[in-house]
Amino acid sequence: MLRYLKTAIMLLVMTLVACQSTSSISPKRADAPAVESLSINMLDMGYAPAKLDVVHAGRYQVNVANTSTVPHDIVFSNGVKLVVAPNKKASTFLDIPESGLTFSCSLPGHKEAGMMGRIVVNNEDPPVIEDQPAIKAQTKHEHKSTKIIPDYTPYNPKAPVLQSGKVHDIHLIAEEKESVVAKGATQQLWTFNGHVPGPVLHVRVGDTVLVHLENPRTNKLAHSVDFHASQVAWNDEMTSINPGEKKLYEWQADYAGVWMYHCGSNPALHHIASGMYGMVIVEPAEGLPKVDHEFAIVQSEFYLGKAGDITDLHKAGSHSPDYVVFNGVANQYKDHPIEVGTGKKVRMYVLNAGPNEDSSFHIVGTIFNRVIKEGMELVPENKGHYGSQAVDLAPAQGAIIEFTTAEDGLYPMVTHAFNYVGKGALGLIKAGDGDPKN
Ligand SMILES: [Cu+2]
Repeated sequence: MLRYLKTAIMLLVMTLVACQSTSSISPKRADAPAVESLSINMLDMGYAPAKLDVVHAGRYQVNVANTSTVPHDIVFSNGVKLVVAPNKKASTFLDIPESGLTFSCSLPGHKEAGMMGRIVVNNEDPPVIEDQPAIKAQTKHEHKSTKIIPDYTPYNPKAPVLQSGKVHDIHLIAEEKESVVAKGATQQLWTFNGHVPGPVLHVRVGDTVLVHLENPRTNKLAHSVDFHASQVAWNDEMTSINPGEKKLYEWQADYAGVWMYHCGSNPALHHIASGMYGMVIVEPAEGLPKVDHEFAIVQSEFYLGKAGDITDLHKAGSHSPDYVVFNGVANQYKDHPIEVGTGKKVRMYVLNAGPNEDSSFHIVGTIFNRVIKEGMELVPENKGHYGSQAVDLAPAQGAIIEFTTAEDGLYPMVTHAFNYVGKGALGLIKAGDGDPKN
């Protein structure tokens, strides 16, 4: 009887809650104009995008997806609130005034950790004349905000094998394209060969590299390439080429290490922040000792423009990335862990492409027993048995690190600058079956 009563009360409460939530959302009238929509993703400790630009004040449908692993809410400055569980979505109508709105997460500490943002009304459109259909501007915006974001193909983290021979022809094609930078977010990127980061080159000291750079006619911008592993005059090999042009950049691999290459066309900040970078691994002439696994990891930042638009250069100039990522997509190795054998020797080539933020590269649960950073080496089995917990990499610095996983399980890969872990700088190394209890 008591159980029956409890169930009845629960049903009543659920009905009341359902009634309340529907009454707080004004139903769309049949004759009402189409409502434009906005999308916001909840990250582990942030929103993406954190700044939304709308063309005009008015009623919008806001779709919120919690892509993080923890519960969050979003409270707008006009009092509208949505609570969203991990991997769930919710939506509401929102009346955005001319002055815009701010929003944040009300869970303790979340706002302070960076979960806040704002909606800005731009009023960029020219005034609409009374008799003309107001449809045009709206349709354009609606098309942008309601587009379906495709899933992404994970970037293969395996380092390519050392290229055979002493002379290497490398083709780099500057490709301007919209790509996924996080679950639910795209950005107009500028790339080498269509991917961020560009291809990893793996050569030896003494090798010659012939880079055939091409800027297809269909591009809008001039591009160039600057190989940090080369010693050439900036105004010779690194000059920009216009759409429709090609050039040859020849260099010798004189020094070993993990090196950056990037587009240096003006403004270089914009071209790097938009994805034009990659890694060059130069091994010593005698090679590196054999290990069981080799991976190449590039850390970098994205500064989202308006939905899918080009990089926001103002944000890029003020240390406020929307995403900090490993190999071009936020959290991709959290969702697709990097698999290794337990007790096996793992070598990682790590590059911080920036363009702005430092990395403190760390793999939870491991100790690096070899680190070769910018020409300085921590040797395994050194006198005193020293080890390394995190490798500091300023923008454009690279390192070779080696470690072993002690047991089956998960080993998170992060930058220990933890303000960026919630923005996508999180991956998992999965040793064995990933379960320490088996
Ligand atoms: Cu460029």
